[in-house]
Amino acid sequence: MHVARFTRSPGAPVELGVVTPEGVAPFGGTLAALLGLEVDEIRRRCDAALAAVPGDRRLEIGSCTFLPPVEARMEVWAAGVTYERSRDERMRESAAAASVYDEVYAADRPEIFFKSVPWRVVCDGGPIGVRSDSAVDVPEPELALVVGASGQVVGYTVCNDVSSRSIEGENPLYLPQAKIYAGSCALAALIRPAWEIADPYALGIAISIEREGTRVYEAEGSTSQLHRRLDDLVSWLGREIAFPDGVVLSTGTSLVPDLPFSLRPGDVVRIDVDEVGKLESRVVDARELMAERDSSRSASAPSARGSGNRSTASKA
Ligand code: DO4
Ligand code: MG
Repeated sequence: MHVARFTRSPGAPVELGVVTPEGVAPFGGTLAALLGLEVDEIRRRCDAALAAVPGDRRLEIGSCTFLPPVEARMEVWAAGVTYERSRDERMRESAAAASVYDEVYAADRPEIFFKSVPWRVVCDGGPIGVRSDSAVDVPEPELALVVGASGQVVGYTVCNDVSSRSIEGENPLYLPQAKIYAGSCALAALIRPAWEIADPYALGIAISIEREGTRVYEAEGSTSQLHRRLDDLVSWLGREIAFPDGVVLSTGTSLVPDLPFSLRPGDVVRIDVDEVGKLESRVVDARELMAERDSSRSASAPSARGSGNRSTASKA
């Protein structure tokens, strides 16, 4: 099963539901309120929703528009340099400051950075951006943790921590500009509950990038290569800062295309995390997303094209 935010039609109220292959069983409340509960209670509510709406009465998956798994006061944060491959590639791209990556890889305190507010997050099928002032832009396929207000990992989703390698490589202090811009944070809409994942350190992660019908990059990794413990990352994130509506913490990437590979507008990026889910995104010029946001702001409701953060294609 998965848990997801969704609407039954454009403009309809946002609901929360349990998604199974038979369809969606809606249940009341919001994701933020759900993440205020302990995991055992969340599990009880999911089971109750499934019992209350038998398979043949569930909403058809194709009739629902799924939304990013973040809302209200939630935030998206991300850990970096949590895999050896990431450390090595950062050192390569950042010749002048290579040692900071080596040091942070070995340090007790992990690198954790702010990634996105909810409204900027795009989900399945939505556009991700490449910056016009960056020569090398890459997707970063990552396992993301959905963490409750109490600090418990409630579930898992898929994150694409889209990044500019050239800006990050120029100077580590440019990290926020390398990491936060229009279309730089994509999350799969569906959350796989924590109690359904037997071993989060044994999940395969795969990525492919298609350009004009040709596969130009593909790679596979596994969370078994993670250099940190997930609960340790969560505990560092939660030091001296509270997340009363929950938080998404992406856990870093092990899949980095060799330099000078860069995403281009028109590319299609597909990420698959075993047992957790899939995330497909199309690449656009980030400035296009800004223009769409500007035009949707002047309209009374965001246009279907301009909203860019909805998915009807997700499957449980
Ligand atoms: O310091 C750079 C960030 C690295 C990152 O995002 C990752 O390893 O996933
Ligand atoms: Mg990353």
